[in-house]
Amino acid sequence: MRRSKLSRRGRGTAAGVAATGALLLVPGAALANHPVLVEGNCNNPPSAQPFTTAPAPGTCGDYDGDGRIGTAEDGDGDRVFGTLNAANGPSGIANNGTITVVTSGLFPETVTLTGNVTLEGAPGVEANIDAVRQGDPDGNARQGRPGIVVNAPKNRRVVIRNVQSRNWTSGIQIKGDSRVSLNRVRVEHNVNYGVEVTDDARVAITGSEVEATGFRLNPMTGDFPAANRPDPGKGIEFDDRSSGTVVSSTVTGSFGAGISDSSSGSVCVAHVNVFDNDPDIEGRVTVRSSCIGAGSDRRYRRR
Ligand SMILES: [Ca+2]
Ligand SMILES: [Ca+2]
Ligand SMILES: [Ca+2]
Repeated sequence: MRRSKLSRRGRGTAAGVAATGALLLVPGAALANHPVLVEGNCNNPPSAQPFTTAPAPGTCGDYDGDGRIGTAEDGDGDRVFGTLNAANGPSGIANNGTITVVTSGLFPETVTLTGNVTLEGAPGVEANIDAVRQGDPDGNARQGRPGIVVNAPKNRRVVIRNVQSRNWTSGIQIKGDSRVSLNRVRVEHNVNYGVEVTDDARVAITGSEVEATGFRLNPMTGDFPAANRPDPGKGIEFDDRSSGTVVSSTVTGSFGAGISDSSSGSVCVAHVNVFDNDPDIEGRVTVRSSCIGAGSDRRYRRR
């Protein structure tokens, strides 16, 4: 008798599991909010088709070991990608999910994030989003564009963690109603802005380095600031109605201001190393021992 009850209970449980499984397999559900992996590309092109040529064994970032990187890896049907744009595109996360770069390498591409996206380098991985690559003629045009662009509605959240952005007009450009956390990013040698925050965006910058903004030498695109003046060559700028915090971060060696606030929103700075900029702090920036409540509390606004 007891055995029979257990047996019925067991059948019920199995049915419940089956029903749960069926719910998880609703068509379309598999496309939403999932992670993908991205392989690092070669620092120099192995041929005239640098994105499509298989790397030599043991070189570049062929994480899944199939001999494909770049756009060849984008199109082979698995959940590993070779470019950030494909990883974030319709066959990848479609601006809803996590993009994790799993092997070090170069990403010479502007990536635009518009949804609930986490873009990150795995621990120990150098994900270098860089306008310049040796021998790549498209690099001249790329140097006139921003590297990472975030333009998301205010009911979405973007996280960028452990990536490098360099050699662009703006290393990271954040606009619209975007809500963004920059964590352990390294933004170096961009011409006009390291991190550029505009419109109504809200940005928390933590544990990050914004270095050498406005200083770059490229025989093809110019010598900044010696022969060409950056416009304006600021490390971090908050403009328009944007607001944000900069905590436990370093901003050094900017041609213009290190941290600049010309916005009507609040900008709080705590525990920072801001050095050798011109000037280090500009505008309405408030320096505190912590930035708790800085995004919502008017007491943090400069009087
Ligand atoms: Ca591969
Ligand atoms: Ca693939
Ligand atoms: Ca593959």
